[in-house]
Amino acid sequence: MQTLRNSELDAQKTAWPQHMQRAIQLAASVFSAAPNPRVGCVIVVSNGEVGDSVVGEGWHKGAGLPHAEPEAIADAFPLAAGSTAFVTLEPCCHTGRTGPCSSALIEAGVSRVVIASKDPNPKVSGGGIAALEAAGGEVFFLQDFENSARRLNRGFFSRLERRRPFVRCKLAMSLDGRTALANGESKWITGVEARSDVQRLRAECDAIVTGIETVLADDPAMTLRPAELGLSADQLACNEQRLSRPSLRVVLDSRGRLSETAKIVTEPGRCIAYRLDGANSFAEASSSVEARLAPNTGESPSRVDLLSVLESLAELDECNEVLVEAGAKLSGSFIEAGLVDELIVFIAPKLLGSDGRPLLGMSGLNELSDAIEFKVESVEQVGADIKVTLRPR
Ligand code: AOF
Ligand code: ZN
Repeated sequence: MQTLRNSELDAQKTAWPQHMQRAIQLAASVFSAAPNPRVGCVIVVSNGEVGDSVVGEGWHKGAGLPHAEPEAIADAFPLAAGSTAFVTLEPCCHTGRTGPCSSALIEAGVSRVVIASKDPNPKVSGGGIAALEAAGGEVFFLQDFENSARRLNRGFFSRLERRRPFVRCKLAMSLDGRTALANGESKWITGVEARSDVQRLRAECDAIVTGIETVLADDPAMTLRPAELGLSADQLACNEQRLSRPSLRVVLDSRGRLSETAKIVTEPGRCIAYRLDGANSFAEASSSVEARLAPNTGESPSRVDLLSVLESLAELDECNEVLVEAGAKLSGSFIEAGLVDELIVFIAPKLLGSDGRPLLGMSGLNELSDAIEFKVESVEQVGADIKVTLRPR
């Protein structure tokens, strides 16, 4: 395999970045292909002085469905002979729910494969590159696209490399950092556009994680409601698999206070409740909830250990990405434990006053040097509200 930077591309390869960019764009047309990665593929034939022509495009729409490469090969048929395939992830070499893509590329006559990231799946992990080369194919790694390709599948990489999902935490507050009035009244701080944006965050994740306090206080359904996403017919068709699958809902319920009539339990789809050993819960004998035990944090014997919960969601449920939609205390605990990979804060342009409830229940920060710092990734206006996306420093 030859590693190339964009600045090293010769005259015949000047359009390569454009093709790889297109492959990334195709991969991103699905919210999630979980537990699989999102992958895009563009097949290009070089016509000497006429330049490149794109003969096929494909992307992976979800586990059990064809991978990106066979989709693109079918789209290119019968023109793939002697072509170059641009794939955002190393083609696979194993037979899983579908056959090996490296063989499919060779059989279709593709002679060059350009990738933007290696597959961390131990069943592949360099094996796809080796299989292509063993069959006489040339393989190039376009290094300048690695960050974008990994970002596209940050959850998949997190699960395979760190054994835990990528964690996004969503919060909403007033301009003065309050989430509710002192009496707890809070419904709809943000506008309808921000709520539709939250539906998108739900579509992108593989589990929504919340706490028992939120369930007891608000009885949220925590469901994905495709109609609220405002999608075009094309987008709906493309995301058919994802949108037909209800979101997995997870409740952290240390002491077993969840009731079987809570919406989070009764809505269609799976609900998992984690509790501490020794706590009784109806969930144990219920078919509507999957009851699981989690260890306590050690420091706080009454709270479930968040890292253990995340590790179990990665291992048992193949969650690539989870969305924490919880109250001040649980969100604060995730942040304090250093487990939040991306924080999304919606800010409603209204003031709730100093008696209102604070965004996060974090105490014990006494020195400025104790402050937990973030880096702003983006700031957007969503309807009447402001959406700030941040990463931990
Ligand atoms: C590719 N192209 O488009 C994707 C790949 O169970 P399967 O057969 O769907 O295989 C899933 C694994 O294949 C997944 O964990 C990852 O390693 C790879 N995904 N590979 O060549 C694709 N989605
Ligand atoms: Zn494959």
